[in-house]
Amino acid sequence: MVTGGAGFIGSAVCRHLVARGGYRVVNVDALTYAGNLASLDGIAGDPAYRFVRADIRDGDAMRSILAEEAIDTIMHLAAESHVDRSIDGPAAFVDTNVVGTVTLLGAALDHWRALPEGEARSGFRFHHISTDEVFGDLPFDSGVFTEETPYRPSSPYSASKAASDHFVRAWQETYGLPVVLSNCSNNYGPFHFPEKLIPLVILNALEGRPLPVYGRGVNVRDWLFVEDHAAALELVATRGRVGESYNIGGREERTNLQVVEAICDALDARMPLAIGAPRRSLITFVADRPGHDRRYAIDPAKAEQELGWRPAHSFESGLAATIDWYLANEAWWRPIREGNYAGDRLGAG
Ligand code: NAD
Ligand code: TDX
Repeated sequence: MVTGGAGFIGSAVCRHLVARGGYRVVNVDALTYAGNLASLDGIAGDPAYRFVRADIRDGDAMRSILAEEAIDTIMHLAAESHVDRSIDGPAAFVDTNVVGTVTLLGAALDHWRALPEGEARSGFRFHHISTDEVFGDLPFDSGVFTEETPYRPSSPYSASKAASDHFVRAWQETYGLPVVLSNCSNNYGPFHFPEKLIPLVILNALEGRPLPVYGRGVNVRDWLFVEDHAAALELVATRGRVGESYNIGGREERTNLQVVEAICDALDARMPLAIGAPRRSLITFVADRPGHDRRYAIDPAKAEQELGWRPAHSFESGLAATIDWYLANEAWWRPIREGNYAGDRLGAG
């Protein structure tokens, strides 16, 4: 079971697992504004894949799906994911990320307890997909997050993810549920909802619109191509040690301004603006995000050494692939920009 499989990373996980073969994937998603079935068109008819529209806050629905589908692994990605939205409306983040995760844990525990003793019980996994933002931030010039870094979340989003990580660990310590966790850095790539920095800037730059950069653009993020994250998640879910967490990241730190300038230059090289001005002239410094974390940097040594994981993309190759994907897939992003897409059409709002 992949929760949140109609979202950015969850859809990459579903596509990855179906392409790898040997798995039966059940995508469980409520289709909020961020869920889009068009991201799954490529696997929708595959016999190894099934979509069920359901909400992780609905414990009875989760119990039924877990039993009916004989689930042996839960990869839990469903969440409210956008930091700016969490600042404007924190309640939904507590509701989905904290209460939703605890509800899903309850259903998972009932399901796990009902499994026959032996391989089925010991092989079961609840994998919580989390973020490096639970660690707070780092100085500009030193330090990296390891699995031992204390939690110090800054935003309502990261506080809700930190809380859900703690609940997942508590379900193992208290009830013995076999859990594993991963904390990843900023993802980017195809099917990324255009409220997030990279897709927003690609599409605004394409259309000659202002490119909003918070503060002075000096904040640093550690970027990972989404398909490299999906590959890491398969390894964590299938080979990660019970009770352990794994930090996932690309060792690709960039300031936000560097990211935005790289997108401008890459688009100028492909198709100059009609007015002839370089796209960097569209950069607009706007009010900073409250509580804006300065720098994130992941040390992925444990995942590399224990799981043999290595990202296949550099930031440059991943960004080029992402820009090419947005240029080739206007049919995916145009309806979102115009507020009319699969999630909306299904009345998810
Ligand atoms: P996203 O916002 O693109 O997708 C979230 C998905 O969850 C959507 O399909 C949405 O419909 C679904 N969902 C939301 N509430 C639900 C509910 N109550 N029940 C069922 N489904 C629900 O998010 P994303 O960027 O793909 O992130 C996925 C996960 O990975 C999140 O848990 C996030 O915290 C984590 N994460 C994201 C990043 C990143 O850079 N995007 C990095 C590290 C970790
Ligand atoms: O318009 C913008 N201008 C800007 O300067 C936006 C949307 C963002 N920013 C900055 C804020 C951040 O420093 O760019 C950086 C990236 O912002 P987001 O794309 O909103 O991502 P971030 O806040 O870093 O969080 C993302 O990565 C970690 C995901 O949304 C989280 O779900 C994940 O856990």
